Amino acid sequence: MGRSTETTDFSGTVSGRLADGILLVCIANPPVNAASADVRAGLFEALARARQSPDITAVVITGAGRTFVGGADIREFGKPAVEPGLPAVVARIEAMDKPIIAAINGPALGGGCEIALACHYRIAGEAAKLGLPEVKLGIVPGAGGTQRLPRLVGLARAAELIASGRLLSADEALACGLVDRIAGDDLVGAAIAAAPGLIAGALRRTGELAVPPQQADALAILAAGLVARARGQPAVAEAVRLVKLAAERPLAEGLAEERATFLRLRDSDEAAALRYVFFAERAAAKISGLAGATPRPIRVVGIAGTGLMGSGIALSALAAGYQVIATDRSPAAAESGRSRITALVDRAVRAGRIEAKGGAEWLGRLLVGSSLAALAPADLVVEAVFDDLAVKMELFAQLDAIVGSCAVLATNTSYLDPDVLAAVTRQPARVCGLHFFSPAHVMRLVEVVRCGKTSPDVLVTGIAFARQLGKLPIVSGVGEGFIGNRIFSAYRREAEFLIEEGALPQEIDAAIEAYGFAMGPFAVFDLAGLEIAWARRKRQAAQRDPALRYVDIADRLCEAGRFGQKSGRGWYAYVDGERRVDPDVVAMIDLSRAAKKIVARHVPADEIVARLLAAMVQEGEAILAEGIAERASDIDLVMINGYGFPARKGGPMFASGRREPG
Ligand code: 3H9
Repeated sequence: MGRSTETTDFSGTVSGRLADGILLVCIANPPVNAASADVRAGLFEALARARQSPDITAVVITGAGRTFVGGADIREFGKPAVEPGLPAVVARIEAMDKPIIAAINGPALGGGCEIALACHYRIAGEAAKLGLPEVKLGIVPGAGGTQRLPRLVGLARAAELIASGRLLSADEALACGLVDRIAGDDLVGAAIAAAPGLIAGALRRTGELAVPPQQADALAILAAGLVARARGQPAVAEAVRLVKLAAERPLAEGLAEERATFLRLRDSDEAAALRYVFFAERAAAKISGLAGATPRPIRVVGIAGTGLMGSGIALSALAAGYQVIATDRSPAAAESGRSRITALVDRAVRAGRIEAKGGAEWLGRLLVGSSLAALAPADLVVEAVFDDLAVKMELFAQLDAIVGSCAVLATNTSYLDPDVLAAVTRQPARVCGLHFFSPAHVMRLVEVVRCGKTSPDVLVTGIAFARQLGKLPIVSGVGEGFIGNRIFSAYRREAEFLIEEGALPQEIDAAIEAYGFAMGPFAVFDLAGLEIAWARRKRQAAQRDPALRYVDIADRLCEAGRFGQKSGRGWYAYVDGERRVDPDVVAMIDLSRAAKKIVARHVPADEIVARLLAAMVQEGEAILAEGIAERASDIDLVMINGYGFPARKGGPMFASGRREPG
């Protein structure tokens, strides 16, 4: 390489261009410039060249495309290590005797952030995002992040950022000292322009900085809170421990401890499961039969029904910037819907999730009324009225006549057949399901239901809309309960079999909570209310195959007025909001067993978990065989994001030994 501006390839993914003594190193490893073996080798080469060549006075590192570096290459985890490792590359950057400047053009995540941390100066473009999201993959940063970040931003902030995996915008990164400057349009130009000043002065090596002092007791309180919130995720506790170590030990010792912890966690079952979940989410976006389909534009979202579900969906749509028109069947119902939505916005303001003026702006985009005709301008209508087929059929026929010919009609039904709703419209191709989970503004899952006649562009519109709301859309075919509720029914059935055989609700809940669910099945049934499932069972009673095993204990509970938490009694008793084991329930269970001449036996916790998992997997296999779900990992995502299955177990299908994405 001479003085000219010719380009040198240091590896297949790292190139350099020398101009006026400054080597511009560009990482181009699509799609996200992950720091794969070839990138690391290329950076090593570039650094060696910079050190040896007297023509080079400074180095600028940047990423091609929209990303700086999206992190270590996650696909390499679990495979034999290839030298040089990222810690060696990072150490060489920091030790360089010529200034190295990070020109952060987009996300600098995980190992990408660690590369930036080791540079002597960091300039961020407007699109930069910085963070160490490793805990989401069940690991800690492994290339110095836990030791260098506290030296720049302090222990408390570093602990919070690493424990949460939260990403910072360029402005936030500047405010806390993670970057030194924000550049305007010409990021690389600004980085090159900064070089002469750095060449003239002493290099600021992050690893040589003292960790800003922090009150020990304040840090201890913060650390305890972060670990408690992580509910037993080992990576979070380890990350907090390592950050604290940065203030207690010399850099080299801290780095060695970080590396050992990273390697141990990387090879854990939990990290393998979380990597699978990461790739499962990417795989879920690849849906067959949609090639070439583009989403229809959506500006105005209509919502029919402003109950709990409709209000939550309205809030999500307002948060995503849509114009929202919500309707209910009477002025009084619409008024209480408006109050519910307003209360949700107020709560978001009070919790600091949005500013007060943001809340006012959201409400400024909301219209609530009792006339269905008001939905005429909607580009997409989500129907969220009571789950009654006749009511919904009438509503769909009316909506079909009211909205424009390009508008999409979506139903939020949980159990009804959306094909029947599509059939009452003149354009069944524009009907799909958008099945939200309660509370709809919180839960990330949306099952996007591909009905028999849904056109590809309508399905893509539903998916794009859900994504715009910040949700995780999973496509499901039509079938009783779609993916999630169908598996949940199998889970419920098996849990009731276990009761009949000898387990008690509290034993089943304890076993499943120890496995990692936030709540066991019986606590969930009580929270959701027992009456809807009861009504469904009564409807289906005539068609039920008498040869099939049926547990009637839930029916007995409902007949006794025990509808769950809101009625104060269900599978448990609720005293001042506290869940208690109820001897009356135990007696009812005993009676039911006695009527069937079942002698109760002790069911151990591991059998409880194994039986419930097997029931989910068996139903999952049937769902796959029927083509309701496209892939097993979609089922896992539904159960993790809609039903509290622990992500660190990877979902029922993964836990049963299936291995797909990744
Ligand atoms: C780490 O860095 C450890 C270090 O501390 C220590 C090392 C010693 N590797 O999300 P997208 C693929 S741990 C491999 O749809 P976007 C992804 O699978 C890592 N592949 O794009 C998909 O592939 P496909 C810490 C990766 O624009 C494609 O890229 N870093 C990686 O919506 C597009 O992905 C993270 O945890 C990767 N690191 O978002 C960041 N990342 O097309 C993880 C992505 O075949 N990544 N792929 O399905 C992200 O958060 C987002 O991908 C990002 C881009 C924001 C970068």
